[in-house]
Amino acid sequence: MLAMASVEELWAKLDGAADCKSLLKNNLTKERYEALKDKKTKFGGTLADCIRSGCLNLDSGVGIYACDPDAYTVFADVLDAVIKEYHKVPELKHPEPEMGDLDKLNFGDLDPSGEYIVSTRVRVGRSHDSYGFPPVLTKQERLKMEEDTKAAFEKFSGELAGKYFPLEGMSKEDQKQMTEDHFLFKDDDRFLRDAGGYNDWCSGRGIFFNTAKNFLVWVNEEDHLRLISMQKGGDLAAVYKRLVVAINTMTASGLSFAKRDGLGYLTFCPSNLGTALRASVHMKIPNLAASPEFKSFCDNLNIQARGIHGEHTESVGGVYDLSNKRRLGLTEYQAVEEMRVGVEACLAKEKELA
Ligand code: CIR
Repeated sequence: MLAMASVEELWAKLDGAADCKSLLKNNLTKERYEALKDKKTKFGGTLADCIRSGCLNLDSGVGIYACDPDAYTVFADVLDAVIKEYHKVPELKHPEPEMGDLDKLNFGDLDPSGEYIVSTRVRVGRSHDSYGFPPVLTKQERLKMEEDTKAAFEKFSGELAGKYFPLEGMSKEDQKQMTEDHFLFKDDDRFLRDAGGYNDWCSGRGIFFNTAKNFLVWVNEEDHLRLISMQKGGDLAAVYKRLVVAINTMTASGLSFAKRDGLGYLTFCPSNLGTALRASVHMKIPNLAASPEFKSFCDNLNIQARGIHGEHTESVGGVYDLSNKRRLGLTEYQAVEEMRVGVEACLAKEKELA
């Protein structure tokens, strides 16, 4: 079975795939493969654990995952090269985290009229630095990690206070409600599956959300933690502040998140590391979207435009998901500011074209 394939078998498959265009294919040279194939991380992770998904799915865009935080050191030879190409940075430099002064933010509500911005969301990924990523985690470790995380949720107070719902044993009613709320996550991504992302599904996975349902945390979906703050309308300041308070609360409760000089916060997929922050709005821009300059307009602002049902989907009714494209090499505050400036420019252009 190829899921258990040896590193030699995986490499042979990749090496023989002349049409493969993934970043793994571009960057795992024979020399690098030879140098790395017998190495192990301190969590016991191997090169095979990192490249399995990309070798079994030759249509991958990235094709490599980190088997654990230590992979970013042990397999830096190939991961650094992938990171530079994905994030389009010539060198791996990343500032210290900087969320900005929450009392002096440069932004408030990006659309007080309420006519254009349907909703606003900011999320970050975080990894516990004492646990591996899915390929090396045992069921017991994942359950222990879930316990550590739940203990930190107990510290949420005020508007962050809420409840944790483990996926395992979840009632049909809760499942239905969470599907309607779009909170539930599933085991339906073949890339993630082949990376080990669904090992021992669904134990150790779950969803925390607050009473107002404008803050939630995914536990062991793709990353150990995805913290998500969101609400209807364009009040970016409210959404961002809520998220920062939540991150600070979790850190203050004793959790330590995996970070590396030059790379920022570490995530399972190298595409998400750095600030690991994605700030987005769902915005009605039918006129801008129909104009031939739409793509270049967004590119120039470092804004990524997606359909509203996730990556690689089409837009519905002229509503687009606009987010910061850059995650590495800038601070969290700069990433949010970049998105804010881009969204304001898109909004002004939409009005101009209407
Ligand atoms: C690929 O390489 O296409 C998949 N492993 C997904 C890469 C994008 N990253 C992600 O969704 N976290």
